[in-house]
Order: sequence, then C-alpha cells, then structure tokens
Amino acid sequence: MRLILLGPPGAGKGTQAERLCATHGLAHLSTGDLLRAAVKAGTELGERAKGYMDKGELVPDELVLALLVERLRESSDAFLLDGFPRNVSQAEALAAELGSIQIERVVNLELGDEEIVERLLARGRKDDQEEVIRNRLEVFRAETAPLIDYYSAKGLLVSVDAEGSIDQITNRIEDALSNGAPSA
Ligand code: B4P
Repeated sequence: MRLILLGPPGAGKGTQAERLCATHGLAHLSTGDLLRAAVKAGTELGERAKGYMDKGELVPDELVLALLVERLRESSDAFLLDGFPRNVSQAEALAAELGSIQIERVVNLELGDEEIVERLLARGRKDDQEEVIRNRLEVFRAETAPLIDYYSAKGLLVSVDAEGSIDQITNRIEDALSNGAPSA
C-alpha cells in the first residue's frame, strides 16, 4: 500500500500515521519528524531548516527532498507519507522520483481552525504558539490546500472528518480505505 496523509497542521496526521503504519506494515515517512531529528542532531540541514519551522513556514523544497528521497528509495513498496508533499512542486518531485510506482490513495484529514488551534496549543511544541499556528494555517491554505484539487483530479483523494476521538478517526480512515471509491 502506498499512501499520502494530507491535512492542515495539527489535524492528526502524525497520530493517525503511526496507527495506519502499524496496522498495514507501512514505512512511516514523516518529513516533520525527519526535519526535527535533523534540527536535534545539529546537522547543517537542520540548522537551515530550524528558522523556517520556528516561524511556521515551509522548509525549502530542496532541503526536504534531500532528507526524504533516500528513505523513499529504501521503502518504495509500502509506505505512508505524512506531511509530504506540502505544495504542488513537492508533489511533482515525488511523482518524478517514483516513476512508474503509483500512489494508491491520498487521505485528506479535514478539521476546522479553532479545533486545530486548541489541539496544537495543548501539544505545546516550540512551533505551537498561537501566532505561529495561525501562520501555519495561512501557509496551509496558500501552499498545501491546492493539493486537494491536484490529487482529486487524479482520482486519488478520499476526505475524512478529523473531528472526534482518535479511535473514531482511525475507523473512518480504515472505512474510507476499504470501501470507497475515492471522492472527487
Ligand atoms: P508536521 O510535523 O508535519 O506537523 P503538524 O502538521 O503540526 O501536525 P500533525 O497533523 O502531524 O498533527 P499531530 O498528529 O501531531 O510539520 C511541522 C513543521 O515541519 C511545518 O510547519 C514545516 O515547517 C515543516 N515541514 C514538515 N514537512 C514539510 C514539508 N514537506 N515541506 C516543508 N516543510 C515541512 O496532532 C496534533 C496534536 O493533536 C497532538 O498533540 C495530538 O496528540 C493531538 N490529537 C491528534 N488527534 C486528536 C484527536 N482526534 N482529538 C484530540 N487531539 C488529537
């Protein structure tokens, strides 16, 4: 299975990705986690990424791709991409990298702004201050939301309501993966 988890910051991509990967035996490729690990390790790439992350901006594509591509090559049969792609140019780079390998489904988690702000303030990571969260929402709308149409046009998108308990949302995703023809 080859999946993408799409959705605004704090929609629960990382939370649901862990469960889906455990259930379906997928490699969990989270660009957020890879970037935070690079920052923590103090690598040159991490140093460059840090300022963008602290402000809630997207990290430049070439840095994200440098981190991701090797992992993707190791796991091209069964993976879940969590938080990648974040814009159309990353989606195009992904398609070029995968060549004839097809993404099977793109799960789009939908959640309103106020619930997002509440969850992220409760999470309390360094980039979870209200001003930074609001900026991340703006960045999502401007750069990432166009991927909803992009993957919908390819017939790959399924949208899932991400409000409710973690178990409820996992069940909705599993239902969407097993039942449905992808929604337009
Ligand atoms: P990410 O690490 O991708 O994180 P996120 O979008 O903030 O969170 P996610 O949706 O995974 O939510 P989570 O499960 O944690 O991005 C961080 C930053 O990295 C970006 O701002 C950007 O700078 C950079 N970045 C990452 N990928 C990039 C890329 N491809 N290109 C450029 N830059 C990139 O859930 C959030 C909280 O809600 C948690 O505390 C969780 O416990 C809680 N929660 C989850 N589900 C819940 C539920 N149902 N009810 C209540 N709480 C819930």
